[in-house]
Amino acid sequence: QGKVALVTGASSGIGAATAETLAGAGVKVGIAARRKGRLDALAATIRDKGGEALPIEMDVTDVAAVEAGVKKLIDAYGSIDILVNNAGLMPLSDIEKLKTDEWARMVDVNVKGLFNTTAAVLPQMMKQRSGHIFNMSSIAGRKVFKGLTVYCATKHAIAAFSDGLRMELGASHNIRVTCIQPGAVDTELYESITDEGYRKQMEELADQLTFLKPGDIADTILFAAGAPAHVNVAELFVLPIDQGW
Ligand code: NJP
Repeated sequence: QGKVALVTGASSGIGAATAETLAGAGVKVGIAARRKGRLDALAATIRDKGGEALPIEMDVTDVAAVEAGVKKLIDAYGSIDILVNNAGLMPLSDIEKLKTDEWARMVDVNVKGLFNTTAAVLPQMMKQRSGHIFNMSSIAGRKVFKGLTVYCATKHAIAAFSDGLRMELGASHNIRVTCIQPGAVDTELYESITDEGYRKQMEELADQLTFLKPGDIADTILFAAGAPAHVNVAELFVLPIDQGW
């Protein structure tokens, strides 16, 4: 209640659901992504329900845009208590196809984008001597799956970064870090797959598994954010009941 959050990748899926859930709990949310129309629509939905939301058009790969977006949020609401580093994409392919442009894009958005946003928010959190950073990794962040090699590499990087942040920021700056490792969630993420074989494979997976809803992950984030101040929920694996791991 009364806190301020920045949620990246808030124009769809897990990010949009997280923004709505946090706003429903009284958190003022900065909703960031590139698709402004989607953000404006989400902000209107949140405001209709009595919440507060600020759309922030921002590409996480653009350092200047990220810094401007963070400043806009602080100017509007005065602080940033929660950062949900959620923007990401997952174009799957076999390594032998050498889709290096897609590898680079995943590194740029999933890893460097997350670093950019964290770096832009940390001065404010360190000044406040409090904050909670959520990093959206994946079950692919603790295990490697065929066809997901580069995606797994980016999500392992996020898990490692989270572990390091926790060590460096917990005791000295009173900042909590929670790494979220979802299983399959029903979102637009699968639309970023350009490889026909993997696209079909993911469609078949959708017939076999009871995919989570984005709101399931949002509820998990709300749970960890609501823990008492001395409790750091370090890592959460959230899977569909029928997804073995
Ligand atoms: O996917 P989707 P999810 N700059 O496609 C944004 C992880 N995850 O909700 O910019 C800024 O609906 C994009 O916004 P826009 C996954 O790896 C998922 O599933 O307007 N934002 C959109 O809002 C990812 O890290 C599953 O296009 C950028 C958002 O990212 C996170 O969950 C399983 C951007 C993607 O939303 C959310 O993905 C798992 C940029 N350059 C982990 N590029 C799953 N769905 O099964 C993209 O383990 N975005």
